[in-house]
Amino acid sequence: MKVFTELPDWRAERRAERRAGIGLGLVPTMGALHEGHLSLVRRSLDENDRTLVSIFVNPTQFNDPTDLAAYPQPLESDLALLREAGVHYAIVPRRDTLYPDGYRYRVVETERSRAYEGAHRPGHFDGVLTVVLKLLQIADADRAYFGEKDWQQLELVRGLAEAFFLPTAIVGCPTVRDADGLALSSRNSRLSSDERRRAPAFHRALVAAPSADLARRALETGGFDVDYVEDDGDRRLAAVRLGGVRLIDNVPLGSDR
Ligand code: PAJ
Repeated sequence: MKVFTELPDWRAERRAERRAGIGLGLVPTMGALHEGHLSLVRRSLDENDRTLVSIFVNPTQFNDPTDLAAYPQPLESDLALLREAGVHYAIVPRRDTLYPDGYRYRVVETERSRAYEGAHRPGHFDGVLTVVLKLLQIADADRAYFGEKDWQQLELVRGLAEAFFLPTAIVGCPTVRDADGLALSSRNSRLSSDERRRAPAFHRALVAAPSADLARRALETGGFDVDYVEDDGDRRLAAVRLGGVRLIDNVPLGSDR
């Protein structure tokens, strides 16, 4: 696996491969990789000649500086996992490399980014959409892979690709869960053992409750601080806090629930 930190080096590599007709899949991540990330990686390896994984803890999408400071960054073990999976390329850019403009230029979505996660994390999706646009431009990939775990993010990235006529196809991948239903997340490692034991009740309530209101009540009774539980079309979206850790999840509504 080749690891790039400098953009011109990566671009030269990609230019040569594109000329040779070699296809590329991109998996953007913030590192602290787990099976959820690796499911995207495997899908990309299946569907493309080469796979590029980006690892960048994007500061502009963290509205809470404590959350950013606490974000795990086990770079060496991440790279080892990617190597083991058979990934061809990793790109690990520095902050000033991705933001030469100091974030003066940004992508703003004015409607759907303001609900749910956006309502609780002001500016979060501006940061996400801006860095995703940068990564898509840099990667020059045929496909880019995103998890349904971050449902609203996936929808907004699809919208971004459409709005700006981006040539990369956006591919959504199912949420990977632990056996007890808890969606895998880099933040799960911050749960105490007692919190980890209680956490699966989050997913259970979303699946079992007949309405979003009843799900909220069940969660509050279970000791969660609820940021939101909302039904939107055929999806139920939710975020809760358990101790100091914020968890998000979503489930399909209707027959396949
Ligand atoms: P991160 O949280 O590292 O997630 C990277 C990708 O992995 C996202 O597309 C996310 O939806 C997916 N993912 C995370 N947990 C998953 C799970 N349990 N099952 C399936 N997929 C999962 O999301 C981000 O980083 C950032 O916002 C990013 C898109 C990289 C922009 O900075």
